[in-house]
Amino acid sequence: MQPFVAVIPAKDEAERIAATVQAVRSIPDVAAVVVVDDGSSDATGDLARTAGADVVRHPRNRGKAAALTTGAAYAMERGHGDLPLLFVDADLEASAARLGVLVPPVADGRADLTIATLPPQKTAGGGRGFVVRLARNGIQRLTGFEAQQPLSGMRCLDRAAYDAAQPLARGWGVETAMTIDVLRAGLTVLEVPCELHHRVTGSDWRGQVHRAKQYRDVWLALARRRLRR
Ligand SMILES: Nc1nc2c(ncn2[C@@H]2O[C@H](COP(=O)(O)OP(=O)(O)O)[C@@H](O)[C@H]2O)c(=O)[nH]1
Ligand SMILES: [Mg+2]
Repeated sequence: MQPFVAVIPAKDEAERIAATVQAVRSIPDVAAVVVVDDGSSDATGDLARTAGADVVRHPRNRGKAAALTTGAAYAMERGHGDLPLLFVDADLEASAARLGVLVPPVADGRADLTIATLPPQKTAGGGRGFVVRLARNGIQRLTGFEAQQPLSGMRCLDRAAYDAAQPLARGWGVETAMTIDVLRAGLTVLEVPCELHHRVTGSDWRGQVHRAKQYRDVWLALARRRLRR
């Protein structure tokens, strides 16, 4: 018995959210599945609820970090404050059922934060290498930790790690900043391989805009942490 609470931030994920919620609900001992619908303009919220999730909605889009904070606060209000939190991207569909491997190291006290590393994806990405390298080198310089997949959003964390990561960095800097803040608090981070499949960001202009925003947010998160050495 290693109960945990899953938090799924989601923006316009109507095509995938139901499958992701069902997969996470199939993991043994999940105490609650919370979807934070971050101002979606599609049916993400209704589909998540129908699939069996608790849904909290932001009327306006506030970004991934704010959605994670809302989900964690909801878990605490529901009396789950002592359970590990499992952060899950909304686009994993059936593969999200494999995320259970992130929980035992945290529940057993072997790690405060576990991070899923993904196998090569079926479709090749459109060049996320830049952002990955920026994040990896930044984490390495500030903490000495060699992150293989610094941007992975699938993470399980105990209360100490969650508290150490407050306030979460804005936007797409959240993962990079969390890893640094947890390590700097003297806590333990562990990457765990997991057979996950997500939507790969393409090389069309939308994909490039996504990457540019990611780069900006990771850069800002690193810059702030360099000052707080
Ligand atoms: N809360 C929130 N979540 C978002 C937003 N944009 C994307 N997401 C979620 O963040 C996760 C990762 O987004 P994704 O587009 O897959 O990024 P990638 O995996 O880095 O290419 C998914 O669960 C998305 O639904 C947003 O504006 N707000
Ligand atoms: Mg994704």
